[in-house]
Order: sequence, then structure tokens, then C-alpha cells
Amino acid sequence: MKRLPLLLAASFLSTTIWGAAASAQMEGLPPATGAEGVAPGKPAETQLPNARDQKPAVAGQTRAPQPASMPKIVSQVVAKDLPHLWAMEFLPDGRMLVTAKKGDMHIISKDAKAGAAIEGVPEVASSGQGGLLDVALAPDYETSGRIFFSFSEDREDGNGTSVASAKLVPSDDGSGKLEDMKVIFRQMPSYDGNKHFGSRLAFGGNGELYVTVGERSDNEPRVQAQDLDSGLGKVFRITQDGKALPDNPFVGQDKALPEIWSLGHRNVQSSTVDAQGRFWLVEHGPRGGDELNRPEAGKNYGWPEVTYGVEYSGAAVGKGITQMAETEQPVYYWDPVIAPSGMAYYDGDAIPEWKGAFLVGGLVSQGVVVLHMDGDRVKHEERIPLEARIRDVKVGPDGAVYAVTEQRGGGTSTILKLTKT
Ligand SMILES: [Ca+2]
Ligand SMILES: [Ca+2]
Repeated sequence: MKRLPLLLAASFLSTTIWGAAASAQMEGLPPATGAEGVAPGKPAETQLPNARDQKPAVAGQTRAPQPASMPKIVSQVVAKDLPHLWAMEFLPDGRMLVTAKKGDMHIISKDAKAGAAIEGVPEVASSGQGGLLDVALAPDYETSGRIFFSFSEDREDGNGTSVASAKLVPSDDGSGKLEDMKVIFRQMPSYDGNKHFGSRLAFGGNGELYVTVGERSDNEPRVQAQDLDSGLGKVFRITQDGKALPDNPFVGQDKALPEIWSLGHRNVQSSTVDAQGRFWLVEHGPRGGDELNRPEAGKNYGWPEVTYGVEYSGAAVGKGITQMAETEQPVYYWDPVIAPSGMAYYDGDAIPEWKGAFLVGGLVSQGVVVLHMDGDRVKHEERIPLEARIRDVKVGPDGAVYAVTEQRGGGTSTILKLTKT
């Protein structure tokens, strides 16, 4: 049986999740308390913005101060030398289910070994930013065994993000297979490109599935983020069979896709729900302009007509407009970008300072961004530097935070465990 080379490199694996921990040395960084060299009460971001003349629409919409007191956080390597991962979820028994960008899915055992690739995963288009992307467990996974996953799919007329559902049947040897696999939803139209596929999957409080995608990046497709007859640059809200919810905002409207929940999004690789079951996301902006949003039914989040930040060339995006009455302001934005991927709502007890905060992975900021909320506004932004691109973030059943790293251009991934000292 094929096994991935995988080294166990931590002795601090919680026995509640991982069973008896093997003895091995700890790897990680010295404890971190917020952004390096930045005093509490000051914004973690110290670099100049790319768009120097842009101003936030409301106070506290960017560069929120760090909290007055921050926990000391240590990171330990839970598993390393994994293939290039994209997403991770905890199974109810404490094992991890991971997706690898090139198209494999694995279960990682409690002693940190990755099982052989799970059978039955469809072909994925893994060039550029494509691949096997997010995975989510059905709300009734414990009885149904069903999982949902997103991937970039080769099609006759290009490619696009698709969502599939299957029953995961683990096997005794640490692998497993997918049964009754079906593609339940396809983002349309297809496009011949390899950028901005999104995507994340999150279930709302009533079992509805929120699917985030991208607008395919290039100038020609990206303007479709504003078009209701296009699936580019949207959030979709669908049933577990891939159908539009009957109370979606554009159901019954001429030339509008009924699955659309909100529009005007760029490329969304971070989403989660809060304690009330409300859906939140963080989207990749242009150069400057990553955004935290709580998308509401039928609302327009602006891209590419209204945005913070500038083009990668330094030119204005469109007319350089940051506010317009018809579009929603982000709850919060970053310039320069963090490059968000992965998001979790912290409802654990192990790090009490983070209770009710959002945790966001940063590819460019190379760590976890902690957003402390005051109602629906960001009150404090804290950063946990990890010296690695963070692709996904999850809260474990032990209340620790788990971060999935990646290396640019492929390479391997590591899973880090963050705990309070
Ligand atoms: Ca996920
Ligand atoms: Ca926006």
C-alpha cells in the first residue's frame, strides 16, 4: 500500500485528539505575542498602503489596533512533508481529512500518518490556482457520512469551479473511498484560464450551503462579477442537492441565476459562520483591498467597480472609486494585503482571549490574523507570525488552532498547532 512519507515531529499532540502521543522533538517558533516589534494598542500593520490617497469610509475599517493584552502563542509541527494541501477538516473522531491541490484526499491518523489517497475523487484541473480545493463535512456527517468538496473542473468550453458531494467510507488501513459521488453544482460560465477559482464551502445555521468562487481574474471575465446572469464573482446559497434555496434573493427574476446570494466579489478563499450561524467571508482584493464582508441577501459588494487598493500595475482599478451608494462597504479591509485563505470562528475555551474572534490565514502576511469583534465591527486586529504561507485555519476539538502551510509553487505542506503558553 502506498504511504506518503510523513514524519511525526511533535510530542505535544493533545491526547484528547490524537491519543497517546509519540515522543519527538518540538519544532516551531518562539512564542509570539502580536506583530513583531509593534506595541499593543498600535495597528499590527506598519507598512505604507499601496493606495496612499484612499480613506476608509468609517473609523476602524482598516488598521484596527492590536488588543491591549495578547496571549503568548506557541506553534508546534503536528505533521509535515505532506503534499501541497489546500484544506483541512477534523472528522468527529479527531482525525483530519485533507485535500491536496493536485487532486488527492487523505485522512491523517491520530499518530500523524497520512493514509493512501482516498479512491473516487474526480479528476481536477490543477494548473495555476486550480485543483482540489475546499472540503466540508455535511452538518449530519455523523449519520450520513457525506462530505462536500470543491474543485476546478476541466470542461469542453474551458474550466470552472464545481462542487461535489459523496459519502466518505474510511477503510481500516487509514485510507478510504468516496461512494455515490455526484457533482451538485457548477459555476457557469466556464472560462479558459487558471486563476481565481475561489473557493470555500460553509454551511449556515439551517444547513444551507454557501459556495464562494472567483471572477477568473482577467479583464474580460472579471466584470461579470456585476452580472446576475453570470456565476463569476458571486456567493451562491444552495441546498445539499445543489439547488437554489427558494428564499434566495434573485429567485424568479428574469436573467438572474437563482443560486446567487450576493454579487461583486473578487476571489474568495476564506469563509465561515459565526455563533449565530451567519455567513462571513474574507476575499482577496487587488494590490491592497482584501475585505472582510458579511454578505447579505442580494447585496452588491462592488468588485470591480468599487474597491480599495490598486491594480498589480499600480494603476487605479476602474475609476478608482472606493465608495458608492449602491454597493456595500467592507466591514474591514487591508492595504497592503494579507492574501486571505482559510477562516475559522473561534468558539473554544483553550485561548479565552480569542473567544468570538475570526481567525484568518494569511498567504502573504505569513501567519494567522485574529479579528476581535465588537458586534459586527472589527475592534482589534492581532497577528500571529508563523513564517509560512497559511492556506487553511481550523479550530480543533481541543480548542487549539491548527494552521495548514504551503510553499509557493508547489512543495510540501505542514500542519501547525497553535496553543497558548
Ligand atoms: Ca473547509
Ligand atoms: Ca468590495
